Amino acid sequence: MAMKNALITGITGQDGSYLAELLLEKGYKVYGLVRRKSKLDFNNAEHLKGKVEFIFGDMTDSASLLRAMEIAKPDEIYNLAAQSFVTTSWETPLSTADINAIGVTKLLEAVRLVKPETRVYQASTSEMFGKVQAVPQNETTPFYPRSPYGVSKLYGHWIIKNYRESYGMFACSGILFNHESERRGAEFVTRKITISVAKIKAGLQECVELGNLNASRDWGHSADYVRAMWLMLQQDVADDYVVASGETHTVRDFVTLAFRAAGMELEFHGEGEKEYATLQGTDRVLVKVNPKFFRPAEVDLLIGDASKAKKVLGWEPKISYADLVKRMVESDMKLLAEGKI
Ligand code: NDP
Ligand code: GDR
Repeated sequence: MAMKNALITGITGQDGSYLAELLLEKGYKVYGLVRRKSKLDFNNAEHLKGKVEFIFGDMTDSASLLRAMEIAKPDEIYNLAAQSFVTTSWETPLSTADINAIGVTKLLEAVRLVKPETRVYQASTSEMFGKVQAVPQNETTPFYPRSPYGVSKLYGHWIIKNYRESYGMFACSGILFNHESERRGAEFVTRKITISVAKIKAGLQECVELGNLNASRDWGHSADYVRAMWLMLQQDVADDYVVASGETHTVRDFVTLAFRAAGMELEFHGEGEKEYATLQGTDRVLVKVNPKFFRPAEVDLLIGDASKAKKVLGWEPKISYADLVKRMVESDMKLLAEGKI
């Protein structure tokens, strides 16, 4: 069989790097869209230099997307590029929409003009469920986004569906629930916690300040979730799928497990803005709530029902929540010891 070409936008991000590894393993020729920054930094894709062909471009720049299509002539596109941090979406709501919403239409138009048979994967999100209308959430649960990020992604989701129905394009959305990894950005709560645990254990930090400890998320590992993206584009028919672990845990639970993985047991005291945790049997404070990290609107509870992905795609996650926490803590302790944090 002829080698397939794939174009990944967002290749320097967490998911982009795992997906590139998966596609290379499967024998794809992989192209990755990267944007120019003041420092030439490939972030999570540094190790892919020489294996992937990088194309400079930007989701807000139609010309660069057309150029990327012309160069890569992809059989499959994975649109992972986004301003993906929910908190920042209140600070930069317009550029978030430019990249995450209008950028998807720009990409779809470039596909239509250059190679309409290209199969397109869109990175939709459980943030579209926001103020949840049902528990657990599946493909038929009504959306109610709670941030400029969630709203921008909802546009991307619907424009994909519309191009599929209007032009018969093979365009799919994966409604992915939170997935983390050793490569997660440091501002997301899981990685913020695991880096802090490593530093506290090494005596380099006193405690970690967090926002809403009651928020519940359905957390999986990125390496499992990129497999679902690929599976969606191998089907006979384009469709949308929820990808989730089916378990939900609070931020409080994640921080407890993370400290435990480093041999430290927490004891919680107080509640709301006054909540904090000490090292068991001591008065040493290791976790503090700081309202600075509360959001203008919160998504309280996410738990996904991935039965459709399991049935149609045969997808199953391999890495459990407990393993995820352990892997992230161990990786950050190692990175810290090597001077890489
Ligand atoms: P990351 O934030 O790690 O990666 C985002 C990527 O998008 C980076 O490569 C970034 O490049 C790139 N990017 C940002 N803006 C632009 C732009 N204007 N033009 C081109 N590229 C740009 O996200 P994840 O890997 O975690 O997530 C991948 C996708 O999946 C995102 O769309 C995210 O919204 C979505 N998603 C993520 C979930 C998760 O839990 N991780 C869950 C559901 C959906 P640079 O390195 O230059 O910043
Ligand atoms: P989320 O991820 O907003 O779910 O979006 P994040 O890890 O930022 O927040 C998860 C929950 O933790 C609470 N929280 C904190 N969050 C951060 N970042 N920092 C803190 O100190 C803190 N304390 C508590 C938050 O309030 C929230 O409830 C991620 C992104 O990857 C999106 O791109 C993706 O679409 C969704 O997951 C699914």
